Amino acid sequence: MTDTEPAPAVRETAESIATMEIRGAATIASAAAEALAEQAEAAAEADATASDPEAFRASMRAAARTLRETRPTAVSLPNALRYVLQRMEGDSVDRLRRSVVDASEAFVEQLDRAQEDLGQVGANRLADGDTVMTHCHSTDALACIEAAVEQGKSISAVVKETRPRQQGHITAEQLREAGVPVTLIVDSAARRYLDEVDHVVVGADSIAADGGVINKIGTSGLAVNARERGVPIMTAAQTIKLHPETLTGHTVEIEMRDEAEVIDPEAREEIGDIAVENPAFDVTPPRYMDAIVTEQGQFPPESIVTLMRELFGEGAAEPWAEP
Ligand code: RUB
Repeated sequence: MTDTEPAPAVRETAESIATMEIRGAATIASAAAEALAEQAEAAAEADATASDPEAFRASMRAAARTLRETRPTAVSLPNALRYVLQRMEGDSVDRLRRSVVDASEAFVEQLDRAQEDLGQVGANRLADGDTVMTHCHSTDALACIEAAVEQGKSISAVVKETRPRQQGHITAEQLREAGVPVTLIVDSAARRYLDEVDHVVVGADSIAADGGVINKIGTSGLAVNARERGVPIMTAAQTIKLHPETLTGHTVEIEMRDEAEVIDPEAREEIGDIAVENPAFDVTPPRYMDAIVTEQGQFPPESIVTLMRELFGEGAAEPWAEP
C-alpha cells in the first residue's frame, strides 16, 4: 500500500457498494465509516504512512475519495465520510489513527440509535390492525413497522417487488421474520392494492432542502397514487439522509445503472435497435409526502430545511479533497 492507494479492505468495501452487495443508504454509510477505520489501522502500519502524519492524512483522504466514487445518490455515504474525517485530529500517526477509529465507532453507534429512535416515532403513526405498503428495502422504514409490532400492534404488509433488483424480496423476508403477514405484489399492482392499505412507508437515499425525497425509482409514482387514494405516506429517514449541498442550490445526482438489470442482452438483441434506461432513484415532490420521520421527531417535508440548517449550517465541507 502506498500513501495514496487505499487499503485492500477499503477497495473491497468500495467494490461491494458499487456492485450492491452492500446496499441501502444506512448500510452503505456504516460500511463506509468502518472502511475508514480499517484504512487508519492499515496506514498506521504501512511503511509510507506509519511515521508521517501528513502522509497518513493523505491516505485517509484518498480512501474516502475511493468510497465516495462508488454510488452517487445516497448522501449518507459522503455524510459518513465527512463525520469521520472532520474528527481526524492529532500530531502523531497514533493519535490520528485513534481519532479515526473512535469517530467511526461513534458514527455507527449513532446510526443504530437514530434508527431505533425514528422507529418509535414512525410506529406512533401506525395503529393496531393497520396494513402498510412498502417499496424497495429500507432499514429505516422497517424499523417503524418492527417498532409498531413490538408495541403490540398487529400490522400486515403489502410489499412491492421493486423492479429491477427486487429488493422487495428482502423486505418480505424480514417482515415475515418479524411476524408480519406479507403479501408480495408486482410494482404495477400497487394502485389496485392501495384501497386495502392504511399507510405507505418508504425510506430515503437523500432529502433535499425543499423537502423533496429521493428514494428508489417508483417512489414518486406510488406517492402520487397514495395521495389520489387518500392513503397517508411517510418517509422514514435518519438525519444523515439530509443532503447539505442542496442548501446551496445543488441538485441530487440520480444514479443510472446498467441496462442489463432491466433486460437480458439476448432479449434485447432480439428486439433490435432500442434504447434502454435504468435510473435507480426518483424525486418525490414534498407536496405528495405527508411526513418525514427522523430520530428528531416527525417533520412536514417543507420544514425539513430548518433541521438541515441546524445540522449542517449553510453548506457542506469536502474533507476528502486534496488541500
Ligand atoms: C435502496 C433504497 C432505500 C434507501 C433507504 O436503494 O432506495 O429505500 O436507501 O434505505 P438501493 P435505508 O437498493 O439501490 O441501495 O433506510 O436502509 O437507509
